[in-house]
Amino acid sequence: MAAIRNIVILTGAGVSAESGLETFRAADGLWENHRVEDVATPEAFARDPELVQRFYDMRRTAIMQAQPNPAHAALARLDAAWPGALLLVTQNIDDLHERAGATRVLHMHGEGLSAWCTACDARIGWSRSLLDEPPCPSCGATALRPDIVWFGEMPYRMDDIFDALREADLFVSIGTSGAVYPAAGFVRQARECGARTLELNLEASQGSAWFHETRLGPASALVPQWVE
Ligand code: BJW
Repeated sequence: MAAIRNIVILTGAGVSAESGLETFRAADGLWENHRVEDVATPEAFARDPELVQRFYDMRRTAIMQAQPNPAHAALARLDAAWPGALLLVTQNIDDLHERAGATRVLHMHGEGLSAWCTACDARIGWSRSLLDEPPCPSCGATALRPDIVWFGEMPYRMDDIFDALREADLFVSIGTSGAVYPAAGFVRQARECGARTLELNLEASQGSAWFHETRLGPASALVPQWVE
């Protein structure tokens, strides 16, 4: 990686699959048993908040039971050792990158262990259920919702992500199907700005043609190989 200084890494559900967290679009994945329109849109939350809260209660429990795997650990080592700019953009709502020790992490689709108060806009670390409509510790209103970016909502910190993509010498996508925008478009943006692009995935993603190189296999093997 001699000429590389600035790295952007995008991770998806595949990086946490070997930690026991379900992916979305696999044959036995989350969207097989839950309709997206019922649990992952603001309209669903307005219509049936209890169903949505139960879905995220289940996800929160799974996150807390999961442990980082060798892919998370390798990315954390890279983050600690890399002297240049590095941004680890994750679509995942789990905290396994952080628990492995990574610090330069951006959760573009929100965090499972966080609640968002729609009254005062506070974000609060949260590991319990939100079903019983607890008051916001910051303002007292009962307006907490999962701190998750649902379909039709704007992913977080897009300006920071686009700035990093513009400056990237290397863009690496790990364990994401390339089915969801705007994340699916990052490879194209990075490449058009001059970055080398690498995909590490179990199977080729929908955007595979945009990558200079694709390596296929489980993240727990491919990511340590790439980092070391
Ligand atoms: C392994 C492995 C192993 C397995 N090792 N690999 C342009 C065109 C068309 C539509 C749109 C567009 N722009 C926007 C849209 C609309 C929409 C969208 O993209 N729709 C598509 C379905 C087409 N996008 C949005 O609404 C986004 N917002 C937005 O665009 O805002 C602008 C805007 C605002 C207002 C109006 C209009 C525009 C928001 C998207 C929010 C996504 N939310 C979810 C759920 C919430 C989080 C949660 O509950 O966890 O985020 S959906 C779900 O998909 C989740 C994920 O983060 C996301 C991506 O999934 P991911 O991670 O790729 O998982 P999978 O399952 O798809 O893939 C797993 C991969 O891992 C596979 O490739 C496996 O092979 C691999 N794998 N095991 C390595 N061991």
